Parts: sequence; C-alpha cells; structure tokens
Amino acid sequence: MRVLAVLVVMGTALLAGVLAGPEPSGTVRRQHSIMKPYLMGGSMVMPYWDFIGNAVVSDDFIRLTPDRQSKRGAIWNTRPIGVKEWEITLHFKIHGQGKALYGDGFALWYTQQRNTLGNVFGSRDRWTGLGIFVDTYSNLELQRSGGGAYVSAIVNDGKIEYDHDQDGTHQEIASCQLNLRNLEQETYMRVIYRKNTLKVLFNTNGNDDWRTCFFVADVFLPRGYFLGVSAATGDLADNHDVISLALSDPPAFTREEREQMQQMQEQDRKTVKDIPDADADVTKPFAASKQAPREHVGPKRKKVSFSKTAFKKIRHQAGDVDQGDSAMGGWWMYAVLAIMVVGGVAGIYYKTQVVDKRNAQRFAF
Ligand SMILES: [Ca+2]
Repeated sequence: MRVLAVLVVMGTALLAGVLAGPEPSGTVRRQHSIMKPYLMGGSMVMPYWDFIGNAVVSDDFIRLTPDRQSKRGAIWNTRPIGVKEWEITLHFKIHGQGKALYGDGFALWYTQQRNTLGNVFGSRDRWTGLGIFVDTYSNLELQRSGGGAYVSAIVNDGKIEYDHDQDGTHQEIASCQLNLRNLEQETYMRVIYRKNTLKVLFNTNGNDDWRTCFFVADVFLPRGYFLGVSAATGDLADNHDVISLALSDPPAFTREEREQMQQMQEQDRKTVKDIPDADADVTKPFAASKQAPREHVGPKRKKVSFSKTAFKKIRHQAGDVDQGDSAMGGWWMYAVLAIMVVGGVAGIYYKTQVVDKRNAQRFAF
C-alpha cells in the first residue's frame, strides 16, 4: 500500500513536471500562436505561419538557424494582430558547441513588414514597429563572461538603421542582461503590451517565477502589425530554436505596476513633447524613452572574424566535438577528385597526342 502511495506521488510529480511550465495569462489566440504538432497532417504546411531562409521545422522545435556559420531564418505569422493589447509567451532554446564564442542571437518582431530576410538578426533593417533582441554576441563589451545575453527593445518608425557596432544601445528604449544559453532548464520570454507600456520578463526555472527584464511606459504601437521571430549566425554560430509561441490577452496591472507606470508617464511628460494621448489609435510607432539623449556605451570589442577552418580550430581547442560540416567535407572530396580526373585526362591526352605522335614521327622512316 505504501509502495503504491509512493508510486502515485511519484507519478503525479512526474505529470506535474511534464505539465508544469509557464502558462499564458489569458485566452490563447490560436491563429497567432505556435504549438505542437507544428505541421498539418504530414504536409509541409504550418497553419498561420510561414518559415523562410534556413528555418526548418522538426517534430520538437523550429530551428531558425543551425549551429553553423552564416545562416539566417525566420518564422512569420500570416495574419495581422487585430487586438490592441496582448501578451506573447515564447518558449525557446539557444544552444551550441561553442564554449566561449557563439552568436549572434534572435529577435522577436511586431512589425508592419513581414517575410523579408536581412542583416538584423536575420531580418530586414529599417523596420516599422517593435523589435526585441536577444543578442548573444555583444559587439560592445557589455556582457559578463559565462553565456550572458544582452536583451533590448527598439521601436522604429522605418528610419532607424540598426547599429550592430553598438548593439543598438543608443537606439534602444530599454534593456537588461541575463544568462539564457546552453541552460539545463527551459527558457521562456514574455512580452506584455498593454496601456502603452511594454514589459519583458524571462523565466529560466520552469516554475511560474518570472524575472522582469524591463518595464517601460509610453510605447505606442499601431494595431494590425505582424508577429515574427528571426535569428542569424555570422562568423559565430548557435542553434536558435523556437519550441512554442502563444499570443494571449494580457494580465491586469498589479498596484505596483500601475504606480510605476504613472511615475514613468510623469517623467516622460517633463522631458518629451508630442506624446500621443493614452487612448490614441496611432498610425506610426512611437516611444517616448527613445527621445531621451542616449550615449554610446562602453569600449568597442575587437571585431571577431573567422574563416571556416579557423572557426573549427577554435572550437576544437575549446574541447568541442565538432560533427564536421559535411558540405565542406564533400566539397573538398569533390575538388580532389576533380583534380585527379582532370590530371588523368590531361596525362592521357599528353601521352596519346604528344608523346605517341612524336614517337610515331621519330620512327616514321
Ligand atoms: Ca551583437
């Protein structure tokens, strides 16, 4: 009986472990969400979503980029978001073989444009709307050692060109740093947009224990934009995986949040002109905190640039077991084979056309 009770407790705990995980606050809107199974009945169609570039869909995750150099991929929702306030819960995983060098990170988008690959974390520059960046390779020396990511938000009216050298620090409306890479635990990001405030939180322990990354007021985003997630690798690489995404109704403000919002609103109105009315249905994105003077932060990091060979060597020295890039291996094999074939043909040609003819002439008395 006791054994049975223990088994029941263990079973319940196991089930709770499987089911546990940060649940969205409100009703999930299926047409703006991603959940398993991703593909519709054995087809390559993911309902309501497009996947572009190097993005591949497997049974358990959508890999935006593999742990290989110079890749970029994205997923884009096919339907515009009609609601004014929302919460997005993104379950993701950033992982790879690199011990000290890895990158570049991923971005969550709420933009007017969709489905265009580009050089800002795999997506187009000069976007119109909101970009939230999880930057795992800081071009400035912003990160503490040991897998930190630099998380920031930029509200763009289509005119700002993302400044990679500065990690967008003088363009951002808010930011934070935290460890998100190669974690044992599940990693979740939550973005809450309500009453023109933007709150970004992270959960890296699987319980309902969310840490606030930033909370900022006076962010005005038009309705009807598209949701997307993109990622890129360059000289450095990582796997960037999306496991699920849920768009739902946002939770109500806590009293503390309401007070914080009011303080930020007062402060913004002292320094920034032309802030739209709270209930305004804006047609252009606007963020008050972007208007404040922002300095370029910190010393610039030396640019990292590797050839494929150097990249492999560094990883090998770091103790990584590289599976090898089969395309590269294949290429070399074909090159050697091609040289052998061309050499062989040239040899035969020389023998038959030159040597034999010369001999024939020589002996043609
Ligand atoms: Ca960066």
